[in-house]
Amino acid sequence: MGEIEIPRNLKDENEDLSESLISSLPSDRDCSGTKLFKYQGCWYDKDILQAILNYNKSFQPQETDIIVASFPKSGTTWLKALTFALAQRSKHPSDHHPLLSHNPHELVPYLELDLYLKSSKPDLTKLPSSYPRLFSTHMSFDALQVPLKESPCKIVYVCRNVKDVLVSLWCFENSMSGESNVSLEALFESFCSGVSLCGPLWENVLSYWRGSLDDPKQVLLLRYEELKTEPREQIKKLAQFLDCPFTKEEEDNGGVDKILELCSLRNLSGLEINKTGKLSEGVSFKSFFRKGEVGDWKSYMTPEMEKKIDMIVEEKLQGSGLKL
Ligand code: PAP
Repeated sequence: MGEIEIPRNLKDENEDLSESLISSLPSDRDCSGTKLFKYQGCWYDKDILQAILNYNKSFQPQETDIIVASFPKSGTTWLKALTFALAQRSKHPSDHHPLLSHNPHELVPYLELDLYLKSSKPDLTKLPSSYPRLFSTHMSFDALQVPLKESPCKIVYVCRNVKDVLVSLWCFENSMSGESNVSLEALFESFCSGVSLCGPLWENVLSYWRGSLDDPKQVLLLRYEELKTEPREQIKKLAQFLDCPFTKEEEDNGGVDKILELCSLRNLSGLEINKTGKLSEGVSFKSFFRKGEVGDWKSYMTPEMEKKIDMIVEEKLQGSGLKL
């Protein structure tokens, strides 16, 4: 059956506005040929951009909202698990914890890759975490903050060494794409040029870095490497930031370590749900768990690649006070 054509004048006016905005933005193609558009400092494909515009237009923040933000492959899954476990810890007994039967991505939905991608006005009363509401995003802080206005909601961002991000992304894409693999070299060039989904990575990170300097009560920047080397300190810092610090009693009873163990790569990747489950788009939960090592890039990148990307990152971050 052919599609029914909707008369122009009955189409949503917003759709036309978005169409004309999108077509006025700079565009380019990434290494797999996908057309990307630059909006508020970063690149997105058309559907994600439309979702960001939907979010910008209709999201209504609540004071207690928590948003987990990151550039892809920087530790999102881990931070989603930690944030959910921390913010909801009074509600869930450890033997029936939702993280034992759900992947962290199911519990903390993406604003632009999930909620506002599926609907221009999603029903936010049916979230997995009713209070506080937990969301996630890969969009830049500049795009994220459009509807937040004066809201005191909390944003926690995780960043990671750019070379480890690149290798993690390449392994993830290869695990999904079967025969049509993108070469590491092609992904590397795309990354270095900055034209990659939600990139340039440095613009994505810098936007949150500036946000954290402007308002450290609203934006907290964590590092994957520090979460690995000093997890107890980092999770306590996160709990403090989210206004749910550990009590002395919780600390004495091993509450910090229980959350770290629940959210550990070893524990999460060994759960049945994460071994066999999938996102509705078909992506296997197991593809979000790999080695989780710091410095794994050394097994994949040449010294020339290392030198080139280090120089680019150094130049892009120059004067910002941020080191990656
Ligand atoms: P996403 O942006 O697509 O959600 P994200 O979770 O940010 O992906 O990145 C996946 C990386 O985090 C993987 O790193 P690797 O490829 O270098 O191994 C994955 O192994 C790591 N990871 C996932 N969960 C955890 C965890 N609980 N603890 C530590 N690292 C984790």
